[in-house]
Amino acid sequence: MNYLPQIKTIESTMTIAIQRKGRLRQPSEKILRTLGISVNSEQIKLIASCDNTGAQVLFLRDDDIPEYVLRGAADFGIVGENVLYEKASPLQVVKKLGFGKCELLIAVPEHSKFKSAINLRGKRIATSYPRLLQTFLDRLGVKVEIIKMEGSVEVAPQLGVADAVCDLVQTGKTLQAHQLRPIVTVMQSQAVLVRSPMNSVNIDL
Ligand code: PRT
Ligand code: ZN
Repeated sequence: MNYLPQIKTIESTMTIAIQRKGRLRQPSEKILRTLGISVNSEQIKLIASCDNTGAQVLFLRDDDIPEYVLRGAADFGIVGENVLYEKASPLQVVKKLGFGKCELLIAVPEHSKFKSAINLRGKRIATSYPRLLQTFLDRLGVKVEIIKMEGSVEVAPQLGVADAVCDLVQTGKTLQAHQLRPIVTVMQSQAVLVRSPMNSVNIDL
């Protein structure tokens, strides 16, 4: 991976924010290790100083990483593009990291007649990504009712709460398990390294 030489020195003042628990935790730790920052996996404190380099690691909810990095509490962060763009974060992406890959898709009940986003005009779509979905549908000129949910959106159609969902998909197994069929991709996403605008760490872009 060619982003490593870009970070010239791991300074003892450097702080990196990664996800505390979840899909990005392990691969983020791996990146830190390749930078010489070893993280104790048993670590339960939200801030840890790395013994060998003195660098600091913040363990956060992925949704909070852009804000901490933007405000300079961390020099760098590792977060999914889906989170970054849903928050309309102005942070600079240093590098796409090649893991945490997924697609934000619109999916409909398997046996429904919906074939494209246009068929969903006037319908209800449940999602945790209202901004990304709205932007996508605005471009198509399709007006829908967006129902914002924090998670588990796949269950909304069978409970009669929505006509379709817009959610992240990796293997497609969760959609299948809920008798949902994808009709269109809203965005592709992967984990990225973001940089704070207040970052004074020596980095060669
Ligand atoms: O606690 P915290 O807020 O930090 O964690 P979280 O629950 O919000 O995030 P987490 O750990 O689930 O995901 C972190 C990031 O991983 C996301 O923001 C994406 O960038 C990335 N990612 C990659 C995914 C998936 N793949 C993914 N498949 N995030 C979520 N999913 C979910 C999806 O929402 C659906 O429920 O997995 C299910 C579908 O998976 P498949 O494999 O059945 O298609
Ligand atoms: Zn989250």
